[in-house]
Formats: sequence, structure tokens, C-alpha cells
Amino acid sequence: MKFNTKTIHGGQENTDPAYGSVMPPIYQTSTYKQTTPGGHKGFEYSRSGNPTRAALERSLASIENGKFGLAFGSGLAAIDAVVKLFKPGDEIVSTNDLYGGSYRLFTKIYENFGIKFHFVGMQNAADIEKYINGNTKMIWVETPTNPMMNIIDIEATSVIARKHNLLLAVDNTFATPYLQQPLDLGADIVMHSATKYLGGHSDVVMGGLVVKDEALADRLYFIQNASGAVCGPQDSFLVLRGIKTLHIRMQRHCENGEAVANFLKSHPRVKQVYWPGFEDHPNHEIAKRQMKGFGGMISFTTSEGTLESAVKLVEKLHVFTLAESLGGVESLAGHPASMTHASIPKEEREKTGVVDSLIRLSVGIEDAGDLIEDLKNALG
Ligand code: P1T
Repeated sequence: MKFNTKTIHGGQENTDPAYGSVMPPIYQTSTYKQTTPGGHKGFEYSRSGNPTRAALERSLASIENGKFGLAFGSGLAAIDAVVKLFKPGDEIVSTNDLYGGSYRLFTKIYENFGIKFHFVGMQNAADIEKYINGNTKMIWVETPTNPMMNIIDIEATSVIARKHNLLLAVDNTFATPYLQQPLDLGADIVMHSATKYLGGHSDVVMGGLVVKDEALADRLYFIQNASGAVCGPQDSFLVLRGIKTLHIRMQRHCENGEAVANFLKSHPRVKQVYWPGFEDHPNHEIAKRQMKGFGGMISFTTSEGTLESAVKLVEKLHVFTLAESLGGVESLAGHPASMTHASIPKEEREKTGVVDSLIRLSVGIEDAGDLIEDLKNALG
């Protein structure tokens, strides 16, 4: 199956043996009847497994070209399960520009448990190697990064991971498998905040993991069940429904993203626009190679360069909604320094470019002209 078919049918054969319903039923149940201890039809208890969640997990595996999918109660719960593969003394090399909540989980929770993180600018993949030692177990990559839209070469990073026998995990939230498929580029684990593009309608919080290797999948399934951060069947249904239109939504996100990025670039009250589709983006060539398009996530700074100018601008938007999150059909604007990335100390975030005048846009699938008009009015 090609991608645009997988979003609709991937892993969904025979999801309702009872009545053949086209959509998987929402099995709103915590438990399952057994005829004799252990005599069940594949499901015992919904933390361990639920048929609606299983349908979603198969869909996730299918669209990411993996073999095994796991769904969690949030993107952070999915990342949490990955870090639980490790033990005190282990080290992880992570992208330095990443979602503030991932940074907070790594530094405020897992550093207390003795896991050491190195936050590294990975725009030049060769730089990663300097941080690898005998304790290193995993490379954590977010690409495009949130919110600076840096691009990291997944294939080059996977060569380094193989050489040192490390796991490579890629947070594919911004790109989605429509634009890039990290497992095909050598990653071992793909992670998603399914809250975003996979769900696509800003109505659910969920996380996902996809792997190819069965032994790794077994370890993650063990953690999923043992730690228990699973999602419910209703939410699984919503994300399954979202995934069915992922390809057409992403196509429009990319078109609108390009139009908005070009508009912003030409506006005198905008200083810098971060979007990997620009030829002068530092890793544009890598983006072109590993992504099918450049997506609808854009960050930019105001020409005034002040906190006030950014705040004033986002307050004036009407079609764009000022809100956390991204990836829904509706356009959102955010102020990373005070919202999504507030948990990163100012000195740290400013090193990667998350300055007070930075605004992040999640360009939705409305009419591009309306979006540009809204930005024009707010920029004044
Ligand atoms: O919010 P949650 O579903 O737990 O996912 C966390 C997460 C992980 N990775 C990336 C790249 C993310 O962007 C997120 C969540 N991000 C936001 C809420 C945001 O507005 O950036």
C-alpha cells in the first residue's frame, strides 16, 4: 500500500469481526470475560490492551513503515516510556532545541534518577560524536525542531548511532510520516505527540511510538503496561479518524505554510523567518532530501525585537488563535518564551534562538489569503 492508502486502511483489516463495521468500534470496556483463567479472545484488561487502541497502534505502525505501534496518554507519556528503557549512569545525547516539555521531563525528572543528558546542536551531525562515551545509550532527535525549525540529518545521525551501538529515537511530531519516515532513514524509534497532526483536530491529547525491532517492541510494551500511561478507546478512535485525512491535511498545511512563510519574509516588520523551505535555511538541502515538503510550522521574530512587540502582535490576531499546541486544522499562534518553552531557562533558550520576540505559527488549512490578511493587520 502507498502512504495515502495506508492512512485509511493500514492495519485496519478485520477490525470488527462481529458486524464488519467500517470504522473500528469503540470498545469502552476496562476488562474482558474469560471462560476459564487465561481463556480469552486476546484481550484481558484494557491497560494491557484494548481492541480500539490496538487498531490505532496498527495504524501508527503502518503509516510509519514500522512493525509495532504503541499508543500513550500523551506525547510526554510516550517519551517517558522510552527513557524508562535506561538506568542510572546511562547517558542520552539530545537535540538542544526541542519542545520545552521534553526538556523538562529529561532535566527535572530523569536527571534526578541518575540519567545524564547532553543537549547538543545537531545541525551538523558530526558534532554529536563528541558527546558519545561508554555510557551513552541513545540519541534523541527532534526534526524539524520546536520552535526553531532546525533540520537534523536523520540518516547521518543513524550512521553515528549504529557505529556506537546506540538507539536512535526521532520525535516526528512536526513532520509526520507524510513528510518524513525516520525508520526508513535508520531510526530505531519514532515518537509522536499524536495530539498534533495525527489527531489533527485539537480535540485529543495522545502519544505514540513505532518501532521495527520485536525485542525493542517487547521492552516498550512491558513499560507501557507496567507503568500504565495508556490512552482510552474514545481517544484512540478520534486519532484513528484523524489519521484518515492526514495526507490531505498535510498537503494543505504545506501549501499554506509556504504562502505564509513567503509573506512574512517580505514584510518590513518581520526580522527573521524560520522555515525549512527557504533556500537560505541552513539545512534546506537536508530538508529537501529527507522530507517530502516543508510543513506548516513557521517561527519568526519581529523587527522591533522586543517582548512587547511580539505580545502585541499575537493579541491582534483573529483568524490565528493564540494557544499552545499545533497541528490542528485551525491556525494557532504561540509565544514560545512565555508559553511552550517557558520551562527552559532564559539563558538556555536564548542560546538556541528562542528569544522574547519569537512567535511560532501553526499554519492551518483555512484559506491562505485570510491567514495572510490576518497577519498583515496584526503586523500593522
Ligand atoms: O503535549 P504532548 O502530547 O504530551 O506532547 C509533547 C510534545 C512532544 N514533542 C513535540 C515536538 C511537541 O511539540 C510536544 C507538545 N508540544 C506542544 C504542546 C507545543 O505547543 O509545542
